[in-house]
Amino acid sequence: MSLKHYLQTNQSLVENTLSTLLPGGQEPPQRLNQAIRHSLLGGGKRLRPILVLACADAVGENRERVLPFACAMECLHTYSLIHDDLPSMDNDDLRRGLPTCHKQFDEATAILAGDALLTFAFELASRPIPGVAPETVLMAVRQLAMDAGIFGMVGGQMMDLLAENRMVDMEELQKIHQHKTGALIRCACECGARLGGGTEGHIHALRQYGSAIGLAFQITDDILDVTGNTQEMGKTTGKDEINAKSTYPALLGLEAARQWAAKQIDLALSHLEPFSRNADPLRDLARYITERTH
Ligand code: GRG
Repeated sequence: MSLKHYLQTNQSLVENTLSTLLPGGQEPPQRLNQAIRHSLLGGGKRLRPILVLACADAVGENRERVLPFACAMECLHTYSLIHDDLPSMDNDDLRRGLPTCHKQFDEATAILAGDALLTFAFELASRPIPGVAPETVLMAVRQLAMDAGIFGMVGGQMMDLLAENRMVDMEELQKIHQHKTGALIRCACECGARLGGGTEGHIHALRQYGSAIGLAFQITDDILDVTGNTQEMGKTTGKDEINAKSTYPALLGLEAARQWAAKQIDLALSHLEPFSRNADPLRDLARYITERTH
């Protein structure tokens, strides 16, 4: 199956499942449910849930087991985007080609939609999974909490805010992004492998793979902020330069940033060496991370 077809099939699977799991837009409280559906179902690459599914595929034949956890990852990611777009943070008007949640609704509704998605994510992630020991589910839920919170994404977002208006060096930049963006991507890979029935060796290798593609993903995001256009990206580009943000292209230059990302992809692919052809979608996804145009 081509990567394009693989992505489309799995994007539809995740979107249809999310749509069924969530309360409908006509269910009370209607405004909250409509805001959630606006942000969650209105586009997005679905990279994190697809990584959960692909890692489960790589270690066994258990993708249906991990589908609720995969959907939980997308809920959590979408909450972070809604809150990141708020006037008190990035103050953005456009997300996934649509008005941001606070623009379409209002700030209070956007805060609540984000909060609701964060908590709904943990409800989904903690659902019992037939054939999986409750201790294993608990380990995955704990990992998600660690990677989403103080020790992961939220901590990284704080580091990023504190780094505004000053130049940071490569070491600090890498630390910010390993937390802010990398933690959830790494978590998707590790938990997909764990809940899919992988061995400790598989779980460790896929965590390392996730770490490397997470960094490559962020470097590419920084590059696309310079080279991409707002329409194709579905979000405002060029903001990093306006805000004088420390980014990989700002620190290294565009060409060296591209090479740095390519090195991370080589590293990611090396962690997949022990895996069979079942890991081919992960191999293709790694290459797609740096080749994507949005
Ligand atoms: C507000 C708690 C809190 C955290 C915010 C993830 C994040 C932390 C902010 C998002 C802002 C941003 C541009 C981060 C850099 C890379 C990134 C996560 C981009 C968005 O992810 P994609 O490209 O988006 O996977 P789609 O829309 O395709 O899901």
